[in-house]
Amino acid sequence: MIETHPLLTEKEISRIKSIVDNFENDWVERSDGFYTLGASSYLDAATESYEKYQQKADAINTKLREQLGFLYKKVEKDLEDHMGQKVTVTKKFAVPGFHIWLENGLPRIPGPTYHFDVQHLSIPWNGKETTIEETNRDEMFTFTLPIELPKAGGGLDIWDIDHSEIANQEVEDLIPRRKRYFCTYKLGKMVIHSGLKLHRVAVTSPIYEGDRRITLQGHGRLIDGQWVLYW
Ligand SMILES: O=C(O)CCC(=O)C(=O)O
Ligand SMILES: [Fe+2]
Repeated sequence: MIETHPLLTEKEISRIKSIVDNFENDWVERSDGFYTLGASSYLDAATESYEKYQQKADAINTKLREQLGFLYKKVEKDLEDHMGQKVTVTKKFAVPGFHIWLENGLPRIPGPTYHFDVQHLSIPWNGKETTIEETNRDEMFTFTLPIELPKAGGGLDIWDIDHSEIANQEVEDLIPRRKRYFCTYKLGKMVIHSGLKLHRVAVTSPIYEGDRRITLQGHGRLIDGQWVLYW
């Protein structure tokens, strides 16, 4: 299920936005008008290599921790209350980072960008990679914290299709037969979900001049009895 929690004040949101803007030289363009700040396992490890991801994380983690320590603390505390267990930002993998869409990169038409969050498969936890069969779904989650949204708003499309179903069925066959939900994002409100229901960034419509969509994004993984936050 999806949960949302209010987490940030307007003042904190403005502060985070200006920090993200000050990091502009470190934004990495992933497609036209779509950037990331921070290393990301689903992009850097899953599509390049774990070594590349680790190098990128090592190059940016310290700077992000220095500037955004207050944000990570708030996120840890909120998720700790939510999970009822200790939650800490990773010391090893990439720290939570940002998705940044500028006006020209905002999704305009519903495309095949739907996915499950299975980036944890690309990371050698405790020195060895896990397979999907070894993954315990109670030991993972995804969180997203909207920092800036287009004027028309933003959110997530989620289908009632679970990752466990695609072992013997095509996602494309299931989509027309299953319900789709829309999760509305609110500024400063954290969205938490399993990552294992099919989802995608919802289209923005209409798009206004100067619109941007910025979200803090990360995942939780329970390792040796402690939740670790990473991206
Ligand atoms: O809205 C976002 O920035 C990310 C959406 C997503 O794929 C996720 O939350 O896993
Ligand atoms: Fe996702």
